Amino acid sequence: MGFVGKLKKGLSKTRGRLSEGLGRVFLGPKEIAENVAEELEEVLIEADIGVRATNEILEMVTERVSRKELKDRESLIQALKEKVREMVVIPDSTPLMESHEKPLIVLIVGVNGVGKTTTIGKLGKIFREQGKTVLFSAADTFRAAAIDQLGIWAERIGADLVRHNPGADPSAVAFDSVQAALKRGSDVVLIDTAGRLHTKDNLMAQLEKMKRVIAKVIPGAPHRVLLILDGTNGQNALSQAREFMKSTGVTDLIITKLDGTARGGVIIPIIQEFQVPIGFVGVGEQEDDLIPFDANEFVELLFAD
Ligand SMILES: Nc1nc2c(ncn2[C@@H]2O[C@H](COP(=O)(O)OP(=O)(O)O)[C@@H](O)[C@H]2O)c(=O)[nH]1
Ligand SMILES: [Mg+2]
Repeated sequence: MGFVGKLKKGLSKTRGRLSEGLGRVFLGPKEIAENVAEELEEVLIEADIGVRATNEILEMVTERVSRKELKDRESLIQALKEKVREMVVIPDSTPLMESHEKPLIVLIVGVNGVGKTTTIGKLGKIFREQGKTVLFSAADTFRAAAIDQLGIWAERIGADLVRHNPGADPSAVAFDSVQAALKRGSDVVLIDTAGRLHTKDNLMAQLEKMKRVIAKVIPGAPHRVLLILDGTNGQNALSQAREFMKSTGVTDLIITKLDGTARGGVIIPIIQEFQVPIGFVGVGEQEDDLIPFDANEFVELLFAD
């Protein structure tokens, strides 16, 4: 299955919820009612589009209905697509795969269980397929299992692994990893991190320290900070993102587990609020289930019949 097919499948629950809701709005008369915005509100909120983005969409709908520009289902869907496209397309961002630093140092952050380690495995595979050498850095030293999990991915996709013992200082692991990459001439370093500490502030402080230590080896690194968000968390993904955005200098977002959720609409407020591009979305647990995110395709598939 190609990327579009996979994205379509991944979005099927989200699309289902949205189109069921839109179906309700259009149950009655063929023509759009004056109060269509009211009915739409519930549908958009249910699809996890969030209050702010929903209000923006409703404003547009109300205005265009009053100007008699939206007469039927077709024209309304068209207008929704246009508006959402405007909200999710971010100009001028360099895709992760096209960044040319060598070694490219990438820090992966996010709370526990969102799919960081799995996404590193999948991303590593994509870089390998481009003929690049990849080094995984097991800087989530919180649990031995986390280190082993990354080790299994490293073997599977043919990446190097730098690891310390469980409980080691994550910054020391990151430091060693970047130095090893320089020595070996690796193309890409993907650094796994813990998503849980005693407090949120501790976690953020630890990530900041890692960044400082990495920059001592390579000024300007890490070049990218990927925040992983779990799509099934809906609006909670937004509040998680706010925390990480405050202190870690996130450059790219990855939304995982779109396959298991009807809450994929959350992509809209996430991009709208943070103006950070979504590089990839996760649509399953297998190694090929990470696909590049294309905002235009997303909009088409979200509203497809
Ligand atoms: N269905 C689905 N499951 C995923 C996806 N990404 C990760 N997972 C699963 O989510 C769980 C947690 O993933 P993990 O990488 O260990 O999360 P971490 O704690 O952030 O490192 C694992 O069972 C993964 O297989 C995805 O895109 N779709
Ligand atoms: Mg992990």
